Order: sequence, then C-alpha cells, then structure tokens
Amino acid sequence: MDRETRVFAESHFRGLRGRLPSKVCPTPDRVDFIEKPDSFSYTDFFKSYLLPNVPCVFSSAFTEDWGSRKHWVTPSGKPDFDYLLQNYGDVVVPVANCGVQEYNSNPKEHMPLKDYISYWKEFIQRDYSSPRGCLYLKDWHLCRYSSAEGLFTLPVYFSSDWLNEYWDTLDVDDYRFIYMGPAGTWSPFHADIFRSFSWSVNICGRKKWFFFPPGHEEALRDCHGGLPYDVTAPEFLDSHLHPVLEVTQEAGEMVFVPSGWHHQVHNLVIMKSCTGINFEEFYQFLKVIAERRLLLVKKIGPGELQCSEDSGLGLQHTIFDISRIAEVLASVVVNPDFQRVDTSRFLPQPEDLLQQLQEALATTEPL
Ligand SMILES: O=C(O)CCC(=O)C(=O)O
Ligand SMILES: [Fe+2]
Repeated sequence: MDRETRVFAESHFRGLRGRLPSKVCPTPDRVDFIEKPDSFSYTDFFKSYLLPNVPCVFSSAFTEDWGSRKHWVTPSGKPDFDYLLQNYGDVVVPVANCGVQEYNSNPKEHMPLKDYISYWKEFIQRDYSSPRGCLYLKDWHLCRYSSAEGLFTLPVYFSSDWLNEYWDTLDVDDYRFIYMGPAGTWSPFHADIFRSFSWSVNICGRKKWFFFPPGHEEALRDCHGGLPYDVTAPEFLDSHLHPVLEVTQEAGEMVFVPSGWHHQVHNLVIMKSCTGINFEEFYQFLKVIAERRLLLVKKIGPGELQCSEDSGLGLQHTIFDISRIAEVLASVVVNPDFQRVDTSRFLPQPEDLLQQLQEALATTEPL
C-alpha cells in the first residue's frame, strides 16, 4: 500500500469514529465485474471494494494459471473425477446433507472422497436425485493435510488475511476450504465467521449467489428473532420487501464477499454440458430463427394471410414468432451474464438484430 492510500484509508475510518456505518446502505442493483488483471491494482481493489465493503466479481483471467483449473477439470468443463480419485481418493472429507435442516445448517458426516464421487456419479445417473439425499462436500481443508502446491495462487488483493495468518501461526487450523457438489447442492443463508470478508473461486461449474448488505438481514428475522435458513423460500421472494443482489459466478471467476454481508449460495447446472448450449450458442440460435422469420415477412408481404408454402407458418405466425424473439432477445441483451460475453464478432450485433425485429413489427398491422 502506498502512503496516499493509507492516508485515504485512515481518514475513511476516522470518519466512522470506530462505529459501523450508521446508515444501512441500500442494496446495489448490480455487482462490478473486473475484467483485466493488468489494469487492476491492489490499491484499486482496496479503494473501490474493500474499504467501501461492496462485492465484486473478478474474471477468470485472474485464475488462469491455477493448477486446479488445469488438472481438476475435463476439456468439456466438468470435474475430472478420474484425476481427483487418483490423487485424493482415500482422503476423508466432510459431507453435508443439503436436504436436512439442523438449526440453520445441515448435518455433516465424513467419508473418503472416492465414496463421495461414487455418490455424485450415481446422483447424475439418477437424474439428479438419490435416496441418500442431496450431499454436498463442504469445508474440505485440502491445504491443511496435503500439499496444495501449484493448485492455486493467493491473489494479491487478498494477501492481508488476518484469520489465516493467525491460524497459520498456531498451526492448527485454517480457513481455506474446498466445496464440491452436483447441481442442486447449496449453502444456507449465513454471514462468514467473525464477519470476516472472504473470496471464492469456481474451479468449474456455475454458482448463484444471493447477497444482502450488512443490516438488511434484520428485516428477514422471524418473530423469534431467528434468521432465515433459505431466502429463496416464497415468503422472501418479494424483491420490493427484501431487495436481494443476485450474482452468477462462472467457471474460473472469483467473488469477493465483503465483511458482514449475509449470503446464500447455490450450485447450478453446468450450462454448456447439461443443455448443450451457452449464451453465445443461444444467440446464434435466436439469430437463425429471427433471420428466417424476417425473410418470410418480406416474402409474404402485408395483407397476405394464407399459409406460406415453404414454411407452413403464414404471416400471423411469422409476426408472432418475431415478437417472441424480440422479447427474448431484449431480455438477453440486458442480462448481466450476456453482457460479459465478447459479442464484438457477432454479426449482426445483438442490438441491431433487435432493432430489425422491432422495425419489422412496427410495419405490420396492429392486432
Ligand atoms: O459455495 C458455497 O456453497 C458457499 C461459499 C461461501 O459461503 C463462502 O465462500 O463464503
Ligand atoms: Fe460464506
């Protein structure tokens, strides 16, 4: 840290006079995405996120050189079970049952990783269900018992880590955990230990995070003062009453979880491997249908309501399809996940295609 940053930070805390910020800060409507490691310094992170205590997501470029991303993941982006079995099969790991609530957490058991992987494979084969419930490998302290050499590199932004520094001096514990599980596994609503901040990288797969700024959890308490176990339950779904910040974390991306922010985390289906489609392919798919419908509208011409011979659709259905595609595309272009996709080589540009669809609709007769 340079001197100027320290002066800035000290005056930030002097302003607070030892208190927590008096105003509960409003829930932001989006989370910043940090694209390029080269142009993002420790000071940038410190001033823009750590001090203001707001979350952010770092792109996968920040973890590109991690050994775990190279060795633990198959070319199709799934966990490499064979590699994990060969290297850690006999290691005993903690496993939580997500389907059973025990206070605001889940009961845990221990088993060798090879047993957990057998369960996981079977869970997938049985269409994501099992008589054993929904088991989530949580809080595996891989670094404590074996060498994590090369598996990850501590990002400079998190190099001031008092909890791990403390435990490392005592040599008894640490807060470096690995989580693994199929789609459907999740972590109930909580804030991290001692209201510490934390960070989390997806080695593979996707996670959905639900965030509440410090203090907002107060509005979620029940009549006994208890906090929710699951904020996705219907009573919390009214986003006006309980504004929640949702973040989707993709493979390789790193989430900064600020101090005192309550959160709940769900593992999602790996989109590419499960549905065989991702946003880029989805756009190509919409584009092909859109362009075919736009061509048909031109060919059929206004006033002609008969079925077109080459498509069997007819004008009305063609117009209907165009309005549906326009609606889907409009929601795609504003989706924060789509906005992260590099669309520079897309032809036409999504916004231009949307405009063409809207223009075509404007020239048709209203219903
Ligand atoms: O990934 C999860 O299931 C939970 C992660 C979490 O709560 C954290 O990193 O603080
Ligand atoms: Fe957490």
